[in-house]
Amino acid sequence: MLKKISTRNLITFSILIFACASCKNSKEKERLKKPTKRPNILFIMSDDHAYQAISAYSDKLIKTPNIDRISDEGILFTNACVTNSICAPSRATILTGKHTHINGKIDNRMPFDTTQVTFPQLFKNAGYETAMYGKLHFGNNPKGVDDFMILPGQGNYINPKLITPKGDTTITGYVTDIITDLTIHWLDQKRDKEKPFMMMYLHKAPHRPWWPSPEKFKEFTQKTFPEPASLFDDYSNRGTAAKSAEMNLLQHMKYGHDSKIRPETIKEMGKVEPYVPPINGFTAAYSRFNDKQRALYDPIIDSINNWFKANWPTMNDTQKMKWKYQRYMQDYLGCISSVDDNVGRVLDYLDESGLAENTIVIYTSDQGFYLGEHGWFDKRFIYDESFKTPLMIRWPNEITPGTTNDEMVQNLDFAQTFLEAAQIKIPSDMQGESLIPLLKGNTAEWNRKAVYYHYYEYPAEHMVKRHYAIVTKEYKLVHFYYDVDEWELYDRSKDPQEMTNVYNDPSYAATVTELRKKLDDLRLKYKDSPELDRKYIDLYEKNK
Ligand code: SGN
Ligand code: CA
Repeated sequence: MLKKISTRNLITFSILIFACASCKNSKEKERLKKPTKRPNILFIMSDDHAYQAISAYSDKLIKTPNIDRISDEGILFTNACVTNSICAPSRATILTGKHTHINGKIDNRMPFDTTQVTFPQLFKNAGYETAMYGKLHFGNNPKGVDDFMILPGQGNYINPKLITPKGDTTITGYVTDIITDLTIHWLDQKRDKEKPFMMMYLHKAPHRPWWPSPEKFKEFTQKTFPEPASLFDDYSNRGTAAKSAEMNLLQHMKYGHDSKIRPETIKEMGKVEPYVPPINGFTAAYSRFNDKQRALYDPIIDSINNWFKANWPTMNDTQKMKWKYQRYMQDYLGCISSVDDNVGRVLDYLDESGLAENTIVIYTSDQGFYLGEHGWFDKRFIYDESFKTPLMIRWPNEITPGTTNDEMVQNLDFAQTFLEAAQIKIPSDMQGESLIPLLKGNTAEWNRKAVYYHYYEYPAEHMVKRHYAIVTKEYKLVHFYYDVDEWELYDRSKDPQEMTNVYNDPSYAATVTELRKKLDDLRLKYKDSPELDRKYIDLYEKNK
């Protein structure tokens, strides 16, 4: 039988409820009076930074202690990837939270439709102070930022020109140092400190043609690096796409532009084999240097050239490939070492200024990159090294330091993640998922099992054929189209280097059927279609 509540007890109970409600009310009022401090966002992105060249992922090639701090003190994503592995499309996806067939920036050539909503605009409208410094790649007037200093197009390593709201300016020095100086100056002096900030700090490095600073050039040309297992891949177990691509170190990397062989050296030698069609890239970069800079670079360039002249003619193809790989790594990793030092400067600034505590720091790249895997440089293909991209996030008090996560997250998810972190409403037509549950360790809330990929820029430099694909943790199913109709399937756990296409292997027949159905479903989900493929081919041909 229920015990009768006495009148006295009832009164005490009511008083308690009332007291509790009013205490909640006053707490609520206090919270409203003093709104929770919205976090600052520092979005750091490099250009073409392979995860293989970050020691948080692997320290075989280089130590990056400063970049590693972000994941040591936050979260490291080991399966982060892009939707279209090339620069401007990746940036457009990050800004809009949409696949490139929806935002229209399917390749580096198509114009970006600036009437679209981008996440910086939403931050600005919500009262954030916003800025973009460094490489955007397209346009000269980014929307939604209170301030900008951006490199025109690809930008230059030495004495770069910058576009600013007040006109163009050229600054003497090394681009990675300059972008960092300007970023720290904005954080420290230029921004409105009454507001939270969203800063996009975007490096040009380590994009081709890989000019390290003079100090790093000196240091890194003394080093030798381990070769990847697939450096001599002959593409025999795959279709025509890998065979016909033009990004092989031996066959396609330029002697001058990339390996820093002077045009005069080539002329003196008369014949340099294998023949690689030259471009005037060496001269274009070198002609920007002032006398002081030349004096620093010249002795190193001379010693590379003298060695080349003396040894190249008697070397076999294997030796040549190995030499080109070392030259490539010396310059590429030299550029990264500067990025790492400069990221360290910014992190130190956040600590010293007391900003670190309430600032989310993200480190990523616009895509991955081949560091000799499959004999390649560049990106574009869906094979892991360029499909995956580094991603680490630090958010004090919210992310448990040292967390690792292997879910399939994409650059498509960034905008929604940042908006949710800043408590800004997310537009319903964005196509990603907020990563906040993963950042907070609520992995059970994450349901994505597969991602969609679509690359378009063909025919073009490096000749990587158009392809779209579905990728799960277990498999990668790819359809190359346009001037071929070829399918590839990779078993990611059995063949992590993606050396053997098992699409026609009868033991994978059921997997193929299942994944083709799932790929169709993904294309529907993200509103991609054969009609859109056709539309973009026609537009591409018109825009030649
Ligand atoms: C330049 C490079 C290419 C590179 C594209 C796209 N050539 O054209 O090697 O693939 O940029 O890179 S270079 O001769 O100019 O160095 S992206 O990162 O901007 O997409
Ligand atoms: Ca890039």
